[in-house]
Amino acid sequence: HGQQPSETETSGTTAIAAQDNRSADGIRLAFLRHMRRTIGKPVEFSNTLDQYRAMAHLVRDRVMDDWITTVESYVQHNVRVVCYLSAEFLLGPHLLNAMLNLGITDSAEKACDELHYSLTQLADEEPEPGLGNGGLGRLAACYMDSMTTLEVPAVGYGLRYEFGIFRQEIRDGWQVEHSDKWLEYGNPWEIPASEATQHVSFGGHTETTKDEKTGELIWKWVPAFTVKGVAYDTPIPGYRNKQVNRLRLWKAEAEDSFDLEIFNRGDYMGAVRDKMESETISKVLYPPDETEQGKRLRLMQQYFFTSCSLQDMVRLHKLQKLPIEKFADKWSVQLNDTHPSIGIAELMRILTDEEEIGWDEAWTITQATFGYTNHTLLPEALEKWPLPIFASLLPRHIEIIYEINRRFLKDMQAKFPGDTARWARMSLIGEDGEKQVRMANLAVVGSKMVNGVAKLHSELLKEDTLKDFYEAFPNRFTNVTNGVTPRRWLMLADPPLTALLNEVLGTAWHTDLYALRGLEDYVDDAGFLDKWRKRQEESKGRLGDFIKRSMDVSLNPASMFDVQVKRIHEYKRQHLNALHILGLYCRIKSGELKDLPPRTFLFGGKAAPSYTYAKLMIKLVCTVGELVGKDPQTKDLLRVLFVPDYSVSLGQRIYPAADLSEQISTAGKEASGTGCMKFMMNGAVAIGTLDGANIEIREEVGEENFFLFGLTAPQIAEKQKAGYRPRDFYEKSPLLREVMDGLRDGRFSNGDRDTFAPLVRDLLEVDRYFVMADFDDYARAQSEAGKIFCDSKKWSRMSLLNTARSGKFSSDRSIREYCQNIWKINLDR
Ligand code: 73E
Repeated sequence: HGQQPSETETSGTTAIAAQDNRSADGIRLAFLRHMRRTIGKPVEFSNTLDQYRAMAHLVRDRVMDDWITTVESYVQHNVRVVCYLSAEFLLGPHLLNAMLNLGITDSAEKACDELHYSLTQLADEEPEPGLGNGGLGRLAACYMDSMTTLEVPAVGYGLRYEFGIFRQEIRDGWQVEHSDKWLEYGNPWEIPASEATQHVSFGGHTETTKDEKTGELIWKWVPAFTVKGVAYDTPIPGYRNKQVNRLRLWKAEAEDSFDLEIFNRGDYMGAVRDKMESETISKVLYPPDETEQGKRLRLMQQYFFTSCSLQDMVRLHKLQKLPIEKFADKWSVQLNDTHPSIGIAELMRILTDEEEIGWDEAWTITQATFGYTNHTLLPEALEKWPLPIFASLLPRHIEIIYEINRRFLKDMQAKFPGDTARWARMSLIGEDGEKQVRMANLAVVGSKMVNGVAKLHSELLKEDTLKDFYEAFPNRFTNVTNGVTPRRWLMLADPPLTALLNEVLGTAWHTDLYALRGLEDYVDDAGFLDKWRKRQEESKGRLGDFIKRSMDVSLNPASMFDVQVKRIHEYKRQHLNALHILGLYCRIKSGELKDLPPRTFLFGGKAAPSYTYAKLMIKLVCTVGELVGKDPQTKDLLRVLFVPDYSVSLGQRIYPAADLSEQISTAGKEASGTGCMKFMMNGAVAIGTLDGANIEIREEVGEENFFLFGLTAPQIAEKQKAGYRPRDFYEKSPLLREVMDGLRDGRFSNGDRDTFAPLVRDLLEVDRYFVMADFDDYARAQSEAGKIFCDSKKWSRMSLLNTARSGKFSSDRSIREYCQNIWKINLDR
């Protein structure tokens, strides 16, 4: 603190030398300086956006000071570096997070008070960098926070999308997408790194020549065009440790701003066309779509950022005068799903074609460099590239992949003689129908370690999806259960809860979340439980205020807040939740349910723009909301709200206010889930299936503090094999019948029988995700949760134990495991 040179400042009439640039005075003066010099306005003419920007710049200055010292110490100690390659980094707003990690929030608040601003209002001006779709991208952001906090030298590498995830509007119950112009007013959190610019080639053909001396074949790629990669760095500050790591995102630009020769011939449009085509590579974030269209561009994105990143590592490696043969000793590259797995072929190309290392040594280095994290078992999400697209874009890489495959299959033929079916399954090239490059197979073959993201998921990978590979390389497989950063998801999201925890536990839990166990001492303390309940009600009040302001809807803070926020997907089963609410509606209408405690059902999440079914699920939720909200018999008991445009910042408002956390995916389908962990830390009790991280949450919190329902993964597999008939469940359950009949007959939708017909038909005839099979048991678990909620002491006890036992789900724990089992980095240096 305060070692940085002091700033001499003029604020209107007073000139004060700030002794400590982290004090309220220092911050106020720096704010006024940035208002003049960076924003260029007299402070009295500034608007809230200007004020946010001035504040962001002064906070960034303070992060930069720590950055310089961190970089210097990395270079000095020649540390091993983790490179986290990810197509998505869903960071969320920076300002308050950076202040929290630097420890200057109180000073900043004081400075704002003196200037008559509200820090939270000003922070609300920050456009959220939505460079991710959901869990996978958010996980990358949590891991950056934890790596820096644990002082792991790390670089995050990804794409600087000009347009992030679309903004969602709900119009008449339907999702409408709008483009996300997050860079419109500039981004104070990034710094272009001109020295790091790279060039990435595409297309063309390959040629071979003979080396005159050795007679060996030399491969040469003659590309059709190249694209420039410009690096933008975002500093990632650790929690109160003066460490700052780098997130390096690549922007695609044309090699020359336009072709002068064409321009001189008078063809201006032709001259800028190349520029526009190159720049589309980093234009927009891909939503996970099933459509074929756009595949080529997505592959270009993947190769573009992966190649830039590996070239950057080689550049830095040489800058430090390290021998290229030692590449794997210096760099540990983690592949966040298969999106960057083309990196395996790219590193082979760099090592063999450019560095002229022999194949065997290059392969040893490559395998020792990469680790692969798998995030999904859904077959439609396993990346496969049609061979013609792949070969035309990356003609050299397809040759390299063929060679990797030839050698690999030779090994497998020796290991599993005669087992031709197995060889075909394991091949890097799929031959069923159109030929394809199988990226998961490439990722497993080219990595030293492969991990799933929760215990069950890692087991299913070994038993099913990657079974052949597990049998070939059993030691390569491991598990690292996901985690989330308690700094953003507890401390930033819920300051009153943080204050309460600090009061009784001290602050050790900030970086050792297992210390929350100390809360268990209060589990029978009636006074404390009462405090706990009041705090929870206040959280609900704050969310209520926000919803009143933004949606003009009033919520009842005494009602149970029952929340499902996540991407909209059939396997996550938001429709199961909606059907259950319709069940409650029917039972209230018939007079069967009388003393139901009031409930507020909150939904949030985006559907992929081309995913028609998911969009229909949103419409269903909104239709149910309208139905129960208008009916005088139900409107005080049930309230259903779809909160539009779910995001990181909206999540920060929602998690602290939840009583019940909906984790109701079909068992075996959610690889991990991470929202469940954010709810748990904030004291929500889960209702869920034995799926993903739910299993470990229930293990930690105890079965009596988790509302379990539904078929297990083995039961689902069995039903699938035996031939699942959803209609049997419909026929057996009177409540389910009433709900499905009502939906079909238009009873819930003002007589409209058409809108939900496809959904009803699908659920009764196909129901890939076992909604019908799990309906009754879900309703049973829900009613149990409702009963216990009425006993507020019992509920508070469960809630408190959820927070107390959430220690395992800190991303600090996950990163420790990556360091130990995958990256081989010693944290007790
Ligand atoms: O279960 C989540 C998991 O918690 C999983 O569905 C998600 O990753 C989270 C973090 O491990 C995930 N996202 C994707 N695949 N799995 C994905 C696939 C394609 C494009 C974008 C994201």
